[in-house]
Amino acid sequence: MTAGPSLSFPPDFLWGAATASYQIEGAGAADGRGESIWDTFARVPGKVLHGHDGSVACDHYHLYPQDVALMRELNLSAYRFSLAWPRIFPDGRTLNRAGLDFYSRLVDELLAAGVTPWLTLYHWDLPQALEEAGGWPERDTALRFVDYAATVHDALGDRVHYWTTLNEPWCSAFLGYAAGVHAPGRTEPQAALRAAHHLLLGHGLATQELRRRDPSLSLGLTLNFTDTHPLDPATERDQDAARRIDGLANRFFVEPVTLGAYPADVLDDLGDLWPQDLVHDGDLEVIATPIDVLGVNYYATQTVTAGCPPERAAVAAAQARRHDLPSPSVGSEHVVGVRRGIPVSDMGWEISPDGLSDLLLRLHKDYTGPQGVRLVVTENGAAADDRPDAAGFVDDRDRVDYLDKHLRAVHDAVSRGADVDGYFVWSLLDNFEWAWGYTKRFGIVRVDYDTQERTPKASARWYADVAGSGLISGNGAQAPTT
Ligand code: PNW
Repeated sequence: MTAGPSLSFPPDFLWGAATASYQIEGAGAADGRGESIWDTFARVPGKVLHGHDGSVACDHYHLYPQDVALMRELNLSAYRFSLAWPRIFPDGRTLNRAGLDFYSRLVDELLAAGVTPWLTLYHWDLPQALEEAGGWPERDTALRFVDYAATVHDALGDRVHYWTTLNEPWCSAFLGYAAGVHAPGRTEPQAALRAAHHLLLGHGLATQELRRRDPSLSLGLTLNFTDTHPLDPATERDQDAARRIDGLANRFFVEPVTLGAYPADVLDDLGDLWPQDLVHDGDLEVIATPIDVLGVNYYATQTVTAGCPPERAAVAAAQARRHDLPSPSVGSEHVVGVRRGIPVSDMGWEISPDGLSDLLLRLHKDYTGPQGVRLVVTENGAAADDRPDAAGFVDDRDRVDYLDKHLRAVHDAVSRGADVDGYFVWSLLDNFEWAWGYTKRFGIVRVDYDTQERTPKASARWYADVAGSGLISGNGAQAPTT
């Protein structure tokens, strides 16, 4: 099933798995936790499939010792997790020490197991109280974020070396405030642009603050990237469609962080939608505060076309997003994603390992390499229609195949010069997949949501071998190469 020669990775390459607080912790009311925007959003009928929410999830808040033991069994050298801001500031302003203590226990447990903690401050669960004060479209939220970062550093700075400010600000801004398919579910294009800028500003300010406190920390942020292709590359309008989406989803975030400016063509596309009072003097310098690591989340390629005229009715019927719904692509609402008929995961996302090597090389060459910023794949993985056998075991060959091919793509990028220091599979556990609730399973470990029983799938065993040996084994036909 897996194909190709054996490949070996550098001895200090980080082998990890990733999760996020709201997706796994549960314990929604424990120890003074406040509400997040996802608690509120999940209660709105129709927003999350089957009305699912994160109030119980994988109950990781209570089961973390067993989850850390599992990481150790799987030979993971690192674990990427996020903190729930509303556990720590339930009302957005007042410190709740009991909430912070949970993460201190978790970090101790990880260190005792020899697993390096890779901490993300914000993976989408904004305190509801801060949304009520205006949320990310308000500049003040960026300042609250810095206070939060400093408080977490006070508690964990002695034990955590790797700090990520934000996970995927594109999702927070454009799925949350423009498309309305993520919390807080607003559909206001200009608010989404304000949110994007304030997320980046919060990232820059927090990076400055953490750097000032301890210059030895490894600091960065994680962005989601999709390798974007025009449906019909022979037409100028599809080429323009691809440029627009690459601009808004990819370059709009990576360029201010690494080059200190928003891409001019995207500002052009936005025209009057771009609020003239949004960017204050000095903001872009703050946003471009040097980082050590750019986290790369990669799942799929996407194919786009401009509009859906009648001659493309067949394509339109298969398109991923109905274009009469609010679009995340502010200023480029006429651009729609389409499927080309190549294999997709259970999310309907086009599987394309080559897109990952192309992306890593592009980031290295255009953005991170010249500044000595390291790359780490902070998420990669696939949802699959996992069915346990009578003994409860999931033989998820499709996921093994996906991971094998994407790790080969990472290896390829490294051998061609990209500085990639690690790889985190998404996800350690089946978990709450946002608007899809518990219907999509990304875990290498199965979670039975009735019993909370964890069962490693075939992919977990495969990944444990890779993480333990630093080697992807071949199909036996070829000799190992490096
Ligand atoms: C990422 N999109 O989310 C997140 O970081 C994870 O929390 C999540 O579980 C994982 O990928 C799988 O979905 C994304 O619509 C959600 O383009 C949606 C999109 C991209 C990333």
